Amino acid sequence: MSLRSIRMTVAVLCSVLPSLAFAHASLDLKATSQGPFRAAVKVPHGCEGSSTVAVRLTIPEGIIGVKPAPKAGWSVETAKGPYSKAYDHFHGKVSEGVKEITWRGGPLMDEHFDEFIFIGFVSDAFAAGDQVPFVVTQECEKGQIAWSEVAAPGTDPRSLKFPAPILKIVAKDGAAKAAAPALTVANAWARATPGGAQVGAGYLDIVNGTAADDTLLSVSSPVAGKTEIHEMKHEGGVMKMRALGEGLVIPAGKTVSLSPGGLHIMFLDLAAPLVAGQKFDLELLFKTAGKVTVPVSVGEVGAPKPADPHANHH
Ligand SMILES: [Cu+2]
Repeated sequence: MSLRSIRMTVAVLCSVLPSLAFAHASLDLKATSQGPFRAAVKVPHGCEGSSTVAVRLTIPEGIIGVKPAPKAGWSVETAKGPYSKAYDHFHGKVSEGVKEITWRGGPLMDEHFDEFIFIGFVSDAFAAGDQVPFVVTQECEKGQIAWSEVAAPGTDPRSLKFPAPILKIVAKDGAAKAAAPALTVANAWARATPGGAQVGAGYLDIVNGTAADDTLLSVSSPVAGKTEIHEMKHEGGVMKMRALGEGLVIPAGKTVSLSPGGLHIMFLDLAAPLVAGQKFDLELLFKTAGKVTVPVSVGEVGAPKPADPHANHH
């Protein structure tokens, strides 16, 4: 493949990536510590175009004292039952409570978004570092979606098609802040490349926990002949990508996410196709933090998938 045809393939692939992105049901609250919390289930779309008529939330064992907020246009039911043990809750112990909430109503059209609020209490069954999945079942006029998949250890949750919303448990009272400030790279994943595609895209989060800006200067990986940092830009109504030759600034105290439709890592001249389930190393070179190597998990190509963007480029 000539350099020119690689460039063309890259341009075509990048222009298609945004439409591959799809939104999951999620919680607006990403992390909390032991004790009371308030969260909302966010429902970003229907079931393949069909309107949502019910949202059912399963409460994990150890999340106690749950109460849903009533919602205009929706009825709310709760299923109560015994907990597996008695938990400390404010001034006493509780041994039973809400285990499932169902909001029924709407219909919430596919092109609309809504959220369903509840409060709860993280018991001492959980410790900092735990990731608690909240299974959400979305019923529609036609069909349903169970947001119930939980990533196996070492697997990138973003490779799941129907991930359960996750609530991360963190330490209380800023104990997390007491940890040494550092720049970290997390959640690195790449899309599988079908057919004979020689380019692939990767995504990750860079968290700059330090008090100074840093710059991602370059990236490299044994799976690709060349690895670049790309950004997406609208130019004359067309989404185009561009290599960031000057590097990517990670502001102090900020997180920069590389995700489908935006900034991404581009793998050029792939030695072999990237296959779902595969893992490989990615080395990132930062101006201040130096070399950081992270494992990249390869996920599915992405569904729902439009016409295969690679079909014309074999
Ligand atoms: Cu690109």
